[in-house]
Amino acid sequence: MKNTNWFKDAIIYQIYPRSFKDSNGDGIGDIKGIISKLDYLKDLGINCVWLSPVYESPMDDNGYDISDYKAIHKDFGTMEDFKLMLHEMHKRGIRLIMDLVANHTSDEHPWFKESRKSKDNPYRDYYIWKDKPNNWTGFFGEKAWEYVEECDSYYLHLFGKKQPDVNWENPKVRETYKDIIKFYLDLGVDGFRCDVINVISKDQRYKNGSNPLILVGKKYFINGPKLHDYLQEINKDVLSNYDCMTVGETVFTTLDDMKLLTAEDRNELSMVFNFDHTSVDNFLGVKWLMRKFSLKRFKKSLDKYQYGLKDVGWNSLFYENHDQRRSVGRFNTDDSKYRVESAKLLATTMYFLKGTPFIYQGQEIGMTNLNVDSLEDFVDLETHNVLKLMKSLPLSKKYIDKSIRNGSRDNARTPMQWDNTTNAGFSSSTPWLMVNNNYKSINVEKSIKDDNSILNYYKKLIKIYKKYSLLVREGEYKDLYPNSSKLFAYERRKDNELLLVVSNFSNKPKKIRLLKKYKGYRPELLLNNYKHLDEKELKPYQSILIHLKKK
Ligand code: TEU
Ligand code: CA
Repeated sequence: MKNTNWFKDAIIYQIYPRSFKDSNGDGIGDIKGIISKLDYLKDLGINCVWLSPVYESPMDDNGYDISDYKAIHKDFGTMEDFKLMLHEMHKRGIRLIMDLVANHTSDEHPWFKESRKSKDNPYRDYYIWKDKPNNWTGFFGEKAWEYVEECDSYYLHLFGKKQPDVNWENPKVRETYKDIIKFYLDLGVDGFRCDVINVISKDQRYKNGSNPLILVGKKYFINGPKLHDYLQEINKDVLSNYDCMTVGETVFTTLDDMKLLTAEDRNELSMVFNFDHTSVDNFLGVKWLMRKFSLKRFKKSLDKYQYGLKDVGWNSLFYENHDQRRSVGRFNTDDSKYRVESAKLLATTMYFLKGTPFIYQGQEIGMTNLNVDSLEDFVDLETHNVLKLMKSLPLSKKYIDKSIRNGSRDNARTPMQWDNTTNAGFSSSTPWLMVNNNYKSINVEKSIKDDNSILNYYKKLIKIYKKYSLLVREGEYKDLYPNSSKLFAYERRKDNELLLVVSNFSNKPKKIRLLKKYKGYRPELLLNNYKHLDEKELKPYQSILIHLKKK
């Protein structure tokens, strides 16, 4: 990347296009639908969009299985629609980052169709073939190798069967991805969210893994030996010529990895998504293995990177995306009685940390998880693969039911709730995935009219965020009560000014004493998710943001 820093002032909104807005009544969200909602996004105050895949694809994994990187899937529209969308975004001061899925393609990609034909096909080395598979399992809980009779060998797929991993060792593969990246940057795109980027390099020994759980073999494919070389190569040859940013989706990374990946002078990525804080309610980073939430653990996982990346690298700040369940109701919050307070508390607590905020579609109106009658109503491939796996294990029906309902990615993928008309105003016909049945009470139209809504709170929060951009960008972070199991309170301090966030992560009132500490300061209450503030006691899920300046 050019020496550019705009990503540090970006507020990024993720669009999952299938579920955002359908313009032509086929039940599937599309690019024209997105264009029709750009004024809504501008009004919200965001200044960058991350668009999940819209490329040509058989849609086995909703577009994360790409069969032509330079074409737009007809469900979403045409390349002309895409260019128009980009133009309309830029006109409104909104940048666009695309999803770059470079670890695998679809098995229907022409490279793979060739590759599987024979061992001497020119495209053979575009993928990873072995005569004998090792014991690895992949992210979706299946064996990571699939046999192909035609060429009597096995190909590697760390995700679905229809998502063969490409071979990054092959320089031709790297050239091809550089060309794809260049193609979109030349169209005017502002950067990329790089799908599972830290598994592109594999340990060439392909040793059997020994960890007994899901993801057997993971130490041989997470942060492989050439990861940093590949990222630097892409940077040097392509990204450095453009004013762009990248955010890498990195699974199972450590603080040290993150420093290497995001240090400015190493020219790899602008920032990465780290999943430590979304793993505090599970075991081993596997969301199906449910664990009771602990605020202390949550704070510890955020603190680690807030302190750890103080001088080097940069953080991303998020709760939700298209793979995570909804945040309201999670992290010890409540999605019924205190839904509004909870959603506001979550926003205030996360977005004044140091890093770039990401908001996932629907989060800004407090959309909730999908409540299905039967597990069969879920449509996601990961959900069904894992369900199958769980049924083969000695687990109770009750555990499986709860774990699948909790973990299914469909929770986040239900259509955006625009208004209280049929199909929540998402589409004029039956949507590809059912609408959450609470759309009459939770929708954008209603939120706009209600001064007290989560949406209007987000708008206010974003305005304040921009006003205090220097403090949010540079202020020194300090967790005031790392050991409290109810309170999350932190400072962002620079010179004689600071922002102070205090949040009560519980459904009971909580006594506080800390405001006394700031006697010599002039306080200004910037955000409060209740009408009043009692300086000695926070209400259930009350959260405040105060600006303090030395007198
Ligand atoms: O997700 C990568 C990833 O690690 C997920 O498999 C994650 O572990 C799981 O979905 C948690 O529920 C990325 C994309 O975000 C995801 O949508 C794709 O299915 C996957 O890569 C394959 O491209
Ligand atoms: Ca459509």
